Amino acid sequence: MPGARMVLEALKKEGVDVFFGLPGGAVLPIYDVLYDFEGLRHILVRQEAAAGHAAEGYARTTGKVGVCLVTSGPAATNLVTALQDAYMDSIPIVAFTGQVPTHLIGNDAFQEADNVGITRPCTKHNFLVKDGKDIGPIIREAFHIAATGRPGPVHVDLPKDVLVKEAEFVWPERVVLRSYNPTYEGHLGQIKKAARSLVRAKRPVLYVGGGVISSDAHGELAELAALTQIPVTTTLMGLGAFPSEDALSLGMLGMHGTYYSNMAVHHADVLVAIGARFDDRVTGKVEAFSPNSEIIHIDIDPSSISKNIKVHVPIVGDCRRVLRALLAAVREELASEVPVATREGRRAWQAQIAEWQTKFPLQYEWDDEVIKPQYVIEELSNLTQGEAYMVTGVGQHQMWAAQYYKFKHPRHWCTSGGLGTMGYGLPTAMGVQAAHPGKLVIDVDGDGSFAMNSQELATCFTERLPVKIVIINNSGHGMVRQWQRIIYKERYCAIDLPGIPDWVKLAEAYGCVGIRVSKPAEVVPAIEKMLSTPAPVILDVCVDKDECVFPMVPAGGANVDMILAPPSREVKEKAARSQTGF
Ligand SMILES: Cc1ncc(C[n+]2csc(CCOP(=O)(O)OP(=O)(O)O)c2C)c(N)n1
Repeated sequence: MPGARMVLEALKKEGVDVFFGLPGGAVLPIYDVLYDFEGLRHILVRQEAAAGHAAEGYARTTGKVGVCLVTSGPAATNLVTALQDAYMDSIPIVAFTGQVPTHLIGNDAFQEADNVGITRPCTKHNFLVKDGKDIGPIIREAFHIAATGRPGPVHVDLPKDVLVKEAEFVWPERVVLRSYNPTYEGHLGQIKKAARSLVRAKRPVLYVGGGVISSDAHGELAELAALTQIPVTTTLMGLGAFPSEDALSLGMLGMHGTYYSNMAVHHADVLVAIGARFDDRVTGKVEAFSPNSEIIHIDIDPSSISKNIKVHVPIVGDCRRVLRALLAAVREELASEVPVATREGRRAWQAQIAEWQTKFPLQYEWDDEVIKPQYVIEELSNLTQGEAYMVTGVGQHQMWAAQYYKFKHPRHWCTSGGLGTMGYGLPTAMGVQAAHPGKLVIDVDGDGSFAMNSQELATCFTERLPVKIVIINNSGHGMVRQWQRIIYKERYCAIDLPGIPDWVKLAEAYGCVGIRVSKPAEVVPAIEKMLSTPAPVILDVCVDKDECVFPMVPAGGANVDMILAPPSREVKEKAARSQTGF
């Protein structure tokens, strides 16, 4: 079989139904086979990074491996941002690139780049295929490595001659890699130790990251929280792992986390990190992070343990399996007598958290004339009842979406957490829509971020991917403006994007629907119209450009040193009514 056919047969064997790509010389043999190949949908993107991000969206929301295919040289280098993005957020994708024929590698041939050299630091693993008989086994290994252990991107480089030549198609039934054996079961002794601490803690907090979502451990998490009545805070990547409206939910922690989650983590006596990696946006100043707690860390990646923060009870394993074992251990502990002091301590802790929640909720000042971005997200959340697949760009809008959308389900939230990639929104939303035809996919984007990949509107239109794009349009790079305002003393530089292009006209130019609103009263009808339109839509929402994301922990600061939003009228009135005042 020619190598090119083996690639597509291998994808089918791996259960791939859709993949994202853009052809060019080195991969033309594959596209030639694709011409009449059945059972695989190919989505033609307009720039290669978009193929990578679309594969990320597909993977994150299905739990399956996302796939993309691009040609050699500039196509491969275009893909690098998406690979690094997937690497930092632990998203399983397999990315294929074309390569010049093997005898030309290293000759500075046309469209040659050292693909495996370039992708080595931004992939979990990579392969250069040198012989057709290796294609099957390599693809099998690539999918296995991407999806197991801590998930991540794997890159396969395919020289053109290997794609053209015929060889035997080898398909191993099982993958055995001697040097790669992720640990799934946690150490029972450590799990019992964690259970003892958890049950006896007076001020415990569960700190939950994206690992809970990738290991499908949300059910076990809900059970643990309900059984122990311990409050739950999530990272940006962990949103959706625990329902936002659950009474135990503290929302997001960290730089733009809620006041009460940061306070709770700071004052905790036992902190259980589950599938989270103590990212600097979460910890703030490390010496001041949760200074008096015993830290239990559950993670599948041993290299994450004590990397940024020293932990006291490390448990390496799959979050779901460890949580199951932890639940059993906690039940055993609960069967024994729990000290009265613990129960009383817990009541005081719950009261303290409730007080923080009333004192400093997420808040913003309403304005009858200007649209507040937070209001747009609140209404999106209401009108979709938290059921939409939500994707974002990077910036203020991303943080408002994280703070104000009421997440109900796991695998419904895609955002660039680790890398913070502007331009991630639209292509990722496209991948989500391709994976879930007929479902509602919303890309909440910034005008700056959206501009970085707006060419993908063409893909949305031609491939019938009716993504809804809500541009939180503040005529500029809002997050940069916020930093220049707060940290650089209002010396505004290189942040203005003054209404160009006209997003409604741009939508129309691509065959999509454009709607613009600039008054608060127009927001709900416009969202309703967007939701009932079967085509891709851009809803251009002109918002207050002076609005800032609060709370905010300035970079390098301690999480308790948050800059808070000025109290809203509602909160002031509540405070005046309360007997103690605050
Ligand atoms: C590719 C890339 N370039 C630059 C940045 C730095 N950066 C972070 S947020 C931001 C501004 C984002 O503006 P916009 O998308 O309009 O969102 P807003 O903050 O206004 O909501 C910039 C330039 C980045 N994160 N990614």
